[in-house]
Amino acid sequence: MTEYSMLYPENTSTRMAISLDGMWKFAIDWNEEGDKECWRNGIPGNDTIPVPASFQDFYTDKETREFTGDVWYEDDVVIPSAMEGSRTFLRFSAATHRAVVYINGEKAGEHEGGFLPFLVDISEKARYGEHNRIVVKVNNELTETNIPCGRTIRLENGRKMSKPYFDFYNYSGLQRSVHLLSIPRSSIADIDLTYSIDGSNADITYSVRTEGNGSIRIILEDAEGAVAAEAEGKSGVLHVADAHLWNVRDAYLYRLRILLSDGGRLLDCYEMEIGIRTVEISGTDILINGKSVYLKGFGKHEDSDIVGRGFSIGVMKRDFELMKWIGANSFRTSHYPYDEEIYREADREGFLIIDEVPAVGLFESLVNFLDAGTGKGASSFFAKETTPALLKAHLKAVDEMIARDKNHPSVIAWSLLNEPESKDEHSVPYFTEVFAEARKEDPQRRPCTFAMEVSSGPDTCRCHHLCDFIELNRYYGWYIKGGYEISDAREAFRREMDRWKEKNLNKPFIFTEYGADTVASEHKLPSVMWSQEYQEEVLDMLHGIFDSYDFVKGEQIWNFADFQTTEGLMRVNGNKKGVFTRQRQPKAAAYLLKRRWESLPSDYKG
Ligand code: CKU
Repeated sequence: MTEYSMLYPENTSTRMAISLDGMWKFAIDWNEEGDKECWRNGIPGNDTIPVPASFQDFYTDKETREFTGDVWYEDDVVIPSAMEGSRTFLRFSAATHRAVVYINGEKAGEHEGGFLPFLVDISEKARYGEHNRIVVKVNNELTETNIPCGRTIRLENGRKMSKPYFDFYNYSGLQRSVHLLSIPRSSIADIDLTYSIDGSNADITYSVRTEGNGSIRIILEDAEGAVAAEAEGKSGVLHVADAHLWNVRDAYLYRLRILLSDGGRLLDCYEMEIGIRTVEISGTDILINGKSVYLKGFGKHEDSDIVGRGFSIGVMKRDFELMKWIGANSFRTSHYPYDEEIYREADREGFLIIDEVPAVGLFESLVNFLDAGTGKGASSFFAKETTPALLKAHLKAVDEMIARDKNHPSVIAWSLLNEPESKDEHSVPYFTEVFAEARKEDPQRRPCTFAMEVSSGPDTCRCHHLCDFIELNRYYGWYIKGGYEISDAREAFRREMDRWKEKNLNKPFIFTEYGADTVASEHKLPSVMWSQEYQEEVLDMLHGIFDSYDFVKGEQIWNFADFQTTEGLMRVNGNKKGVFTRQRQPKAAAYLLKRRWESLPSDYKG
């Protein structure tokens, strides 16, 4: 369980959530002197930068873009007098990869892990009705004891450099919103919800965690604001007659109002939108509300021009419009939990999310994603001195992700690792603990899984027994036998799938990655690798295989859009496997996918 409330920052009759987004002061700690020189009291210079955003792509010099180490942010905040007496927090929706927070020169809190929210209690240190100086030291170094994994090296000129074990740029900074929160002393801290559907009725079993005294009343309102059910007590059941279910691409949201009172006095009120739906695996089917669903969609990234991994509400809107246009119904938050707004939008639009913890790069290699893709690479990643610390960070991220996302109807599964080393015996105890943690923390007991690269095959992976469904990342026709060898790629892929079939796991299989790099400017007849024509050929070949195995219950192509990576021989200013360009315009393959996904029924092979 997390040490603080992960509830989304809402304004209610008893709570205030004030956005601190905007221009903050910004300074890079080039000489590693910020701590010594007491920058916590105020940072030097007069540069300013937008929050939320990655800091890297604003500047015109490479030293800044590639900077590895501490970057400092500062904001001047008048904390309203009206907040005095309540508990006051700073809420960071994320700080990548770790942060220390100071208020008026005093340390107020810190957090490790770059993709999940944290609260810093400033109740005692805040000056109410006055100006307060908030300083945040953000560090973006990669290690093997935190996720995502990587290394930090030192160049001969003394500069540090990030060496990610993963294939996306190490964007960092305050990439998501910051809020000033005021929460009553006695408050609602958390709520667990589980659903059961019986004919046209539904039961919502709830359990509220509170801080301080008071009794709970809970009211469920339908989309028109009419009361659909009510209950009293910290735990209980809401009986919903004629329940309107939340469905795939057909969302329906109820509003839940939770009231904490003492006698007749209202102490706290929290509101949230919820969807009534069940998720279950039965044999080789993924069932939503008891009906089989075939997943169509993408592995994505939070990545766009100028703001990098910084949350952009405009890019989010465009992405959802494109996903609707192409006939998708789902996506995986590869390779880290995304901004909370994206889950709220998926709730509203009826998209299914496979929610992924930032456990990527658990496979030691300098070109990790490439060695993983071709089945090479070192083993025994989980038998190192660093393993216990890594596991601790991993379990914490699992806890925080589930605490944050457990009440989104859109979230249907937890992806607990991406392409880890899984054929070595040491991976088994490690994976077992991670899966046990997720199953313990999620009241809805959603299916758990991990994304397997090609060396985690039917005869080599020691951990697939832990998965409720299997996620396969496969690059037949690209890393394996690309170009004119594509016919052999098809045969190799078929052989692998036949082996999985023989194993008779009786579980759904989802392709969570497949695709081909394609430079949007390149057309060639007949095709060559990297041309738009070749991307379509690879997809046709792979789709033919997906269609011929009944236990394949979904396809999420890699990637939704072209995205930034570390520079190198394998990447042409980023990974070009996008179906859309980084500017969110379609490549030819987008039309192929649109035709296919619009023609596949939602319960395909169900
Ligand atoms: C992707 C074995 C494949 C791993 N997969 C991870 C993902 O992050 C990469 O971008 C491969 C690729 O395009 O190489």
